[in-house]
Amino acid sequence: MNNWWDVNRDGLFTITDVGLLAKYIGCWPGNFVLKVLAHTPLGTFFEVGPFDQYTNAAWTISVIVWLIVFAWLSSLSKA
Ligand SMILES: [Ca+2]
Repeated sequence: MNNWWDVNRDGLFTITDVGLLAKYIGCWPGNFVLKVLAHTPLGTFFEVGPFDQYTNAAWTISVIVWLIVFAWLSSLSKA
């Protein structure tokens, strides 16, 4: 039986799974945006396909989104 945290499905939870989870969570915003854009006119213009996951574009979008999220969270703690 596999659990969701056993990302590489080897039956064990190891440091590899931690790294893969960090990669999945870190790049989730970019992957999501690219997947949504994939079959739109804007996505066609930028030549985005549904399998463009974990690309430089996905990481760039993710970093921007995470910076905005952390800035927003930081502003909440100052209020
Ligand atoms: Ca594993």
